[in-house]
Amino acid sequence: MWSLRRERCLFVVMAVCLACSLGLSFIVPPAGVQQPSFRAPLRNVLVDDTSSTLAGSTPNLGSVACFTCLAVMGLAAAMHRRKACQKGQSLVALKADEAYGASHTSFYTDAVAKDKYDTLEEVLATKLKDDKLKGMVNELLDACVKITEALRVNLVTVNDASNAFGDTQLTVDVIADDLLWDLAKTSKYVCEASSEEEPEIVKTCPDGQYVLCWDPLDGSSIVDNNWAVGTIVGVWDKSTGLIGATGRDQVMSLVTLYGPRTTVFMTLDDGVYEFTLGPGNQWICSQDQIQIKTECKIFAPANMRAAQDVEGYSKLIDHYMTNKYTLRYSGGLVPDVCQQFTKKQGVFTNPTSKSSPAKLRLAFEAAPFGRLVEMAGGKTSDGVTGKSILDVKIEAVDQRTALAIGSAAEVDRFNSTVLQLQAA
Ligand code: AFP
Repeated sequence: MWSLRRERCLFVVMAVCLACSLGLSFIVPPAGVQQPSFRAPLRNVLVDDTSSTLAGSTPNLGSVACFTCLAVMGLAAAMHRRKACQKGQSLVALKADEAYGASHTSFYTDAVAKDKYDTLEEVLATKLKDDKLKGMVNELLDACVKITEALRVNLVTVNDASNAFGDTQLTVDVIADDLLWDLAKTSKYVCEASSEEEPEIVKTCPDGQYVLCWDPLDGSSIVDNNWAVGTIVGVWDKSTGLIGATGRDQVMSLVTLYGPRTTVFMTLDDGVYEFTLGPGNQWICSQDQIQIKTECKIFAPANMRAAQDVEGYSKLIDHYMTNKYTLRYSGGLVPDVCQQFTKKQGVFTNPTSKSSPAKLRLAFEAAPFGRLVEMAGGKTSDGVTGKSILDVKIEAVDQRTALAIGSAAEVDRFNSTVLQLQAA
């Protein structure tokens, strides 16, 4: 493997060759040169000395040998450097490696720019056969565009009232929630709706097909930091409704991530897709058929408080650290799980204990993410029995749950270490 040390060695050898070459040509002057001067060898080695050639003299053997060595070394150095650049190792990265004595522990994108990206309409036309669902998705994405714009221009301040769960409500939470309620109450597709901010199911259009369940702005405690936050939506059919159904009954789910860019991850007929909000508020398909690898080296450990009571969680975190996993955790469920769709790996763990009870909601957060991650080839655990979060019955709108979600082998490790269950 190419390293700066090796490159430095080559340059040292080249410098020695150059010095030898100069020395030799100074000590043993070329035939026909009577009086060596300090300038003559330089001329012989470094410039095309036409005057000595014309006079019939030849450069001395030492100079020729050293000059050839120099040329070969220079060529080798250039080839090595080119190879390193082709492997994506910038000099800065090489320097960082040497400075910290570390191998790369950050995971950079390998996405290459395409000449053309499909639009949302083009993808939905072929990847979502149900026209009603297509209409539903378009309406939801329009609401997410409005939330993006609201987040750009509104300060994060405390709203007068707290929500139904007693959480402090922020102005941006209320704006996002109102925008989704505007959608739900006017859409011909929605028959019932429920927001994380209000723990009840509200009947809307009687002829509507879908039950919507959303967390308007997950990450209230980090949005003032200007960190990434998101909207989470689960869509159930009216035939199952919400109460008594499971996450597996969802007909689709989507999660919108408001970061430097706005991106949305959604389940279509044949897998998970990412769309990015571009100029003129047009969505383009930035990733299709996303797959999460079985193994991973990225961990996002939520509710670490529980490690004080649950020995297995303490052991699991120790496993991540002793095996040099990379910590990527912000405290926002949306960025902390969505990284699995861009890095194609990762595990998010949120076990619970008596003194650190569950915070996540099944219908508003865990089930919509469960559908996305499992459709992308990942795995989930309900954090109690070890079974898929998608098989947990929704008994109440505000039902809370533990959760492990992400790369399959790591969810198995969570089940065996924290829950002491054997992998199925
Ligand atoms: P907030 O909306 O109060 O910020 O809570 C966010 C959240 O429910 C979820 O987004 C995170 O995964 C979880 O809390 C993290 O909580 P801890 O890091 O405190 O365990």
